[in-house]
Amino acid sequence: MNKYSDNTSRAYPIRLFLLLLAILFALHSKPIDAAEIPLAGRNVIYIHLESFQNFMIGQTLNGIPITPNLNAFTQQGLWFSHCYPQTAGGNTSDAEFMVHTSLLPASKGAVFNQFTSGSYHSIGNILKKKGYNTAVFHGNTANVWNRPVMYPALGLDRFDSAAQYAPGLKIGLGLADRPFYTETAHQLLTLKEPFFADVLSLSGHSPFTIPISEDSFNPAPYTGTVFGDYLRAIHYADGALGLFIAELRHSGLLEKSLAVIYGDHGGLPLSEYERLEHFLNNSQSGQTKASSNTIKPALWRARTQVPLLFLAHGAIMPASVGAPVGQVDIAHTVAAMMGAEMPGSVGTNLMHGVPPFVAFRGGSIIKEDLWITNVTDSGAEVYNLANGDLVFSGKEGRLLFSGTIKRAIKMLEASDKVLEQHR
Ligand code: GP9
Ligand code: MN
Repeated sequence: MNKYSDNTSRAYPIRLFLLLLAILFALHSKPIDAAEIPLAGRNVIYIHLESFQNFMIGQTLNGIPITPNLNAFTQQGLWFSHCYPQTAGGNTSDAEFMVHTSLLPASKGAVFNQFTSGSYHSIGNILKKKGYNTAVFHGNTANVWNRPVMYPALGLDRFDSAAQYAPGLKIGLGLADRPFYTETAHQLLTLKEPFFADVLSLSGHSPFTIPISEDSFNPAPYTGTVFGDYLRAIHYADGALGLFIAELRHSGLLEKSLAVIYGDHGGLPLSEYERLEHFLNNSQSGQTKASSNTIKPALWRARTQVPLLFLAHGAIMPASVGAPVGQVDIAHTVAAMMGAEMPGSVGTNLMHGVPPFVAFRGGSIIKEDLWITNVTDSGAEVYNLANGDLVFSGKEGRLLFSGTIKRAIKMLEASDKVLEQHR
């Protein structure tokens, strides 16, 4: 049998199972019923990392780590090292929508502009039923992405945008991450506990213009390029994140909370493909020559992975999971961690295992180390995500993965059905 077909058995994520046991044992000296909830009653803090791709994590440039803080945090929590952004026409807002509802984005445009009526079975609404207060913090003008209209449907009661923050350094679209996080850390202390807070950073967003006075990270040999500027923006965003987590730790909030750190989508434009590959080749193998400039779509897809990390001091043991997961799995998992169901979700509870595949709005799918794309009724292209090579195509590709393709279409349809109830 072909190693890649739909009939292969999915490796059971045994580490996750062991982790769950570790969590249960860490909290109770004797075994407890798995229905008991390890994190119930904790505050939940989402930290949304703008345009933050995974490929820089653990990497250095000129001997300096690009993401020293995130590098350390990945060792302190439950780290999903292959999380794919599933955003579509709504960019940031699609990521927000998924991490609140475990539903997929709309087939056209942003959910936030079209499906705003009623009340979603969102993490905010679910936690409110448990007595939580809910709030969102973002250093941009309020009306971007129709947030003031959509947030009530997601059960998010308070929304502090740029107007509520003291004027401070502006980077790119809005308030720079450092002053933003500093003031947000203070505001969190004013919330009545337990709370659900959604903290949306901004400085990772293009045009990646970080003043040298704010961060002296030297991106040579990429100085003056979009790629170099992006590394600087991420270095700055990581530094600001480090200070925020330190403040939460210092104030005592961190140890009473579950922090969920995730990236929303990629930040680099495709025009930076060659520099990205050059950077990865140099850093990983010590080669100095530029890589081929032939764009391999599957490699680009793999490079757009975003961070996903669950931090809960004393309740979640450090572990890492390398199987592919998606943003659509986040809300469902958080609900389960807090002892709640998420009705209508098309995500997976990552505490029980990884999803069988990650589906994207455009119809492509990631299954293990493969990307199934350009799917038609009679054909499909299947690429190896590790080297970008085409491994199956045409009828063969379609037939080998017909079961997965069918299930992915069903998942998209199920999600669309819920959206329609909110038009
Ligand atoms: C806007 C910010 C960026 O407030 O969230 O949005 P994006 O351009 O990434 O969708
Ligand atoms: Mn964004």
